[in-house]
Amino acid sequence: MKNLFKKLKSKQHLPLLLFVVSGLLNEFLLRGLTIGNIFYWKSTVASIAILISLSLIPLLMDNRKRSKRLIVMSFLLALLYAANYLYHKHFDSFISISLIKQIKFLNDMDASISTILDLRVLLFFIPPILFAISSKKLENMDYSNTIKKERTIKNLVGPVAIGAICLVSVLTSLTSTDYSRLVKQWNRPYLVQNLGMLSYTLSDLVKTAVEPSTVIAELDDKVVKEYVDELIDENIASKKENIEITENYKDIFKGRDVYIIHYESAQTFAMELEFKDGNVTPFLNKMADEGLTFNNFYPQHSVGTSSDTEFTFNTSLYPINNGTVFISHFDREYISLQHLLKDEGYYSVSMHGNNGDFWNRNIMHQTLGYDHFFSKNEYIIDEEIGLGLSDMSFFNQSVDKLKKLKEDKEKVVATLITLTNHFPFDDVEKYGEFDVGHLEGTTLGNYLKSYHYADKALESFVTRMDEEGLLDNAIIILYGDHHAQIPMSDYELLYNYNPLTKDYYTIEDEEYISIDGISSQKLRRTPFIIWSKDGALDMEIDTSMGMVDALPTIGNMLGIFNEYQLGNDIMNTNENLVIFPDGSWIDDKNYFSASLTSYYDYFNNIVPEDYSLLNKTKMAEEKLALSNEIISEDLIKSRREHKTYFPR
Ligand code: GP9
Ligand code: MN
Repeated sequence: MKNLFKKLKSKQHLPLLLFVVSGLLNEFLLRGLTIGNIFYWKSTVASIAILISLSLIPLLMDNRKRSKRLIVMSFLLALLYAANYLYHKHFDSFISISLIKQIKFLNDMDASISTILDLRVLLFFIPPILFAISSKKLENMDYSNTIKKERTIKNLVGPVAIGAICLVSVLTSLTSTDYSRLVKQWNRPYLVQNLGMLSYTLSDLVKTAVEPSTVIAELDDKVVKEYVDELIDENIASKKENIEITENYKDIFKGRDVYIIHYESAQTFAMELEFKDGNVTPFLNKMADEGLTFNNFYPQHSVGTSSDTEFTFNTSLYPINNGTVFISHFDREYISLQHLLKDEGYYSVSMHGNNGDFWNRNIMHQTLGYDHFFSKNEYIIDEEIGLGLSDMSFFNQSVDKLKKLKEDKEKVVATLITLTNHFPFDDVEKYGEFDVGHLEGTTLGNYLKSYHYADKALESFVTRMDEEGLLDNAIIILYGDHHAQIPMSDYELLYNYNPLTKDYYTIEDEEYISIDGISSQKLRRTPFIIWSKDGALDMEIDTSMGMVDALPTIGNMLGIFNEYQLGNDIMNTNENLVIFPDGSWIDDKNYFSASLTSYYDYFNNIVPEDYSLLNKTKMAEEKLALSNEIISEDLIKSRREHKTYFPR
C-alpha cells in the first residue's frame, strides 16, 4: 500500500482522479439504490465530463488549497446524492430546484421523514471520506512539493482534453428524444437513468435560471389555440354523442347531495386480500359490490401527491411538469367540479383534519371554488394517530358539521380528505388488532393494519350518515388518492410466499412472480367507487381509466360539463389511454414506462415498439403539453376574457 502511494505521488492530477472516482462511486450508488441500473455508459461518461469540469476551478489554485477544495466539493456532491436518494424514496423522482417551495411540506411530515432517513444515506459519505484520508496520506508524504508547481494553462490540457472527449461522445449520441426530454424535464428518472445525476442537476439549474416562471411554454401560441379549439370541439361532440345513446347515465344523479371521500393511500390490491381475521377492507368491498366500481383506476399524481390528485379529480387537467399546481399555480382560473355544481345551486365544502395550509389548501381550495374549508382549527383534536386527527374522530365530527349544513343548504357537495392511512404506518398499536400473518413487522403488514382501521372508520361514517338521514338523496364518490409508498420488496413477500413451506419462491422457481414493469404499475391502482343507498348503479367497469376521467364520468351523471376536460366519460368510452405525468401510459393492452423507455404487454413481457405504440406515446406527450399550457398560460381565464370560449 505504501509503495502504491509512493508511485502515485509523482502524478500531477492525482487529486483530480480521486475526486472523479469519489463522484462516480456516488453516482453508481445512487443508481443502484434508486433506479436499479448501476452502470450505463452515457451517464458514466457524462458524469466524468462534468466532474472534470467542476475540478478545473480548484486546479487553477495552488496545490495545497486545490486538494482541500476538491475534498469540500466532493462532500457537497455527496450531500446532493444523499438528498436525492431520500427524495426518491418519498417521491419516486429526483430533486428539482423548482420544487424547493415544497420542502416546507416535508418538514410537516416529521414521522415520515424520520422513517425515510435510513442509515444507507451515510454510504454516500464514504467516497469523500476515503478521498480525504488518501489526500492526507499524500500530504504527509509531501505530495504537493513533489509535483510541478506552475499553475500554467499547460497543466489543464490533459483534463480538459479528456473532459471534452467525454462531452462530445455523449452529445453526439443523444437522440432527439433525449434532447427534448432534457428541455421539458417531465421525466426526471429518465434523465438520471440516461445522462446521470449531475447532467440532470445541471440542466435543471439552467432551466430554472432561464425560466424563472417555473413552467416552460412548450408549444407556440397558434398551435395552442388550435389544440384548445380542437379539445373543446371534441368534448362538445362527445357530449352530444352520449346524449344519443340510450344507456348514457346522463343526469341520473342530478340534484343529489355529493359526498366525496378522498381516501388516503387506499390501493386496490389490498381489497382482494384475506387473512386469518378476514378481509383487509370488508366495508370498502361491500361498497364496491353495491355501487358502480371501476376496477382499473389509476391516480395520475406527480410530486404533489394528495394535492395533485385533488387538482386532477376536480378539474380533469393533469398536474404540471414543473412544480405543483396547488403551490405554484394557485392563482389561475380553473373550471372545477365545485364551480360547476355551484352554478347548479350547490353549497360546496372541503373537510380535513390537518393544518389548512398544508399543500396550500387554504388558498387553493378557494381557487377550486369551495365555499368553506373545515380544517384542523375547526376540529377537536381528541384522538391522534399517525399524522394527526384520527379518521374515526374526523368522520364523526364531520357528520355533525354536515348535518348542521344540511339544515339550511338545499344541495351540498362535500370533499372529506382522510389522514390516518398515511405513510409511514408506524402507529401500529393504535390501528387495533388485525393479523397479517407472514407480513407481520413489514411496512406492507403495517399498511394493511392501518388500511383495516381506515375501513372501520369509513364504515362508521357511512353508518352515521345514514342514521342522520343524510344519504337518502345523495351519492358517495370514493377515490384512493395515490399509492402508499410500499417498498417493492414487500410486494415480493406478499406474492411469493409459499404457505406450505412457510418460505418464499425465488427467481429460480416457476411460481415466482416478479414485481416490475406492468405488475408494479397495476399494483398502484386505487379504488374508484360511485355508491348510492338505493343501489342505482350496481356495476363493475374494467376499462382502464385515470383520475383525469373522474370529472367527465361523474359530471355526465350530475348534469354538469367542463369543456376543458382532458379526460373521458368512461361510461361512454371503450378505449382509453391513461397518461401519467412523466409521459408513461397504460391502456387495456399495453403499458409504457417512460423512465425505462420500455413497452410491456399484459403478461409483463417487454414488447418491441411499433407505430401504434409510438403514436400513443406521442399522443400522451401532446396531451400533457396541452395541459401544461392551459395551466401555465392561464388559458381558461384569457379565453373567457377574450370571449373565445363556449358558454356552458
Ligand atoms: C396532508 C395529507 C397528506 O394533509 O393530505 O398529503 P400527501 O403526503 O398524501 O400528499
Ligand atoms: Mn395523500
